[in-house]
Amino acid sequence: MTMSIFGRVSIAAGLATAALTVSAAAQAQNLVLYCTVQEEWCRVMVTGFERETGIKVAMTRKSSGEFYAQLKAEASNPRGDVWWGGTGDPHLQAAEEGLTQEYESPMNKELQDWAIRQWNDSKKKTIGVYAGALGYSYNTEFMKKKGGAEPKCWSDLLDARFKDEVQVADPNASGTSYTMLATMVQLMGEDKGFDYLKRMHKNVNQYTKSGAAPAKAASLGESLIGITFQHDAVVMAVQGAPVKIVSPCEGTGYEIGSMSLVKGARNPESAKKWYDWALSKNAQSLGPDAKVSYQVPSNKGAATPPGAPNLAEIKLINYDFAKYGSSAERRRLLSKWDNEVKNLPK
Ligand code: S7P
Repeated sequence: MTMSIFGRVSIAAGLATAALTVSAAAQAQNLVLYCTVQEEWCRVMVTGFERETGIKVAMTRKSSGEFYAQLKAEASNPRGDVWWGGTGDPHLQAAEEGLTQEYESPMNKELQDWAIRQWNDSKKKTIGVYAGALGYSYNTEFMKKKGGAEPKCWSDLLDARFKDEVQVADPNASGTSYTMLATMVQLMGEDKGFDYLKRMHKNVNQYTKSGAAPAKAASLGESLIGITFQHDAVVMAVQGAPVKIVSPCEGTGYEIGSMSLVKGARNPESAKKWYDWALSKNAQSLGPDAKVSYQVPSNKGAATPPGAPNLAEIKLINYDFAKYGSSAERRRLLSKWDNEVKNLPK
């Protein structure tokens, strides 16, 4: 089913972001940022925030599932202040488990409905910062050498000629890969979805930790095919890599990349400043301007970067974030994948 929520053309919000002034107090402040987008984008954001507020940021980059596990492990003694980026499902799980705290930003009025829906679903504990569709990319030069029809569908990835040619992340660590797991279950039904993942396992050369790594591997020809969010493959294509990006013919899942404030944070005021700033048009234009992000931004005034996959034209499933971001369901599916897929012989 094609979702209508991305069918709207982004319009300028018409609301200017209040200028953030650098006060002496702010200069003394710090922020511990847990960042789950690609490292380059994390760095661009940190530089922009420090410049605008004078607040010093200590940033660590990890995958979505890894930061979820870290927040859980640190719950009695939180080290991070704000968790920015990464797929929405683990943010929803963290919200349900009381690891993050509610907040209503004055910036909410500038956001797309899908970003606010995430906030409502989580009882104000997580909010959408960008959106992007799942898919895969392949190295066109190596595909030509291999011969045969070019893949267009999820089902094509089961072809025996792609044995050891498909790369995807481990869904325990990676939000991207959990999105794929939940997508197959929603697209095909649970039994057929797991059957698909078991058959695809035969063609997987490596389950990486990072969700975007397979796009890089495909761009370098280290893997013929890489399953990632389509926008991560756009980064490679823009850099001149010989890759083709596929929106699978059966339809595909998508993410609402999210942000949450850590419960019991040591620097709550700095964390709120980051939160408000990260929802602004200016902050959401930094990644696209630096050509390190091609997601759809959640601020209505921020332009979707040229080259970004057009979500209104992609056959998206009606991804059930409330169900697949729930603690019980995410835990159950990951454990089932560990038991039934990960260690299967090839
Ligand atoms: O920045 C690109 C991106 O794909 O990274 C996030 C992703 O969840 C982080 O990687 P993991 O899959 O390793 O968790 C996405 O939210 C984002 O679009």
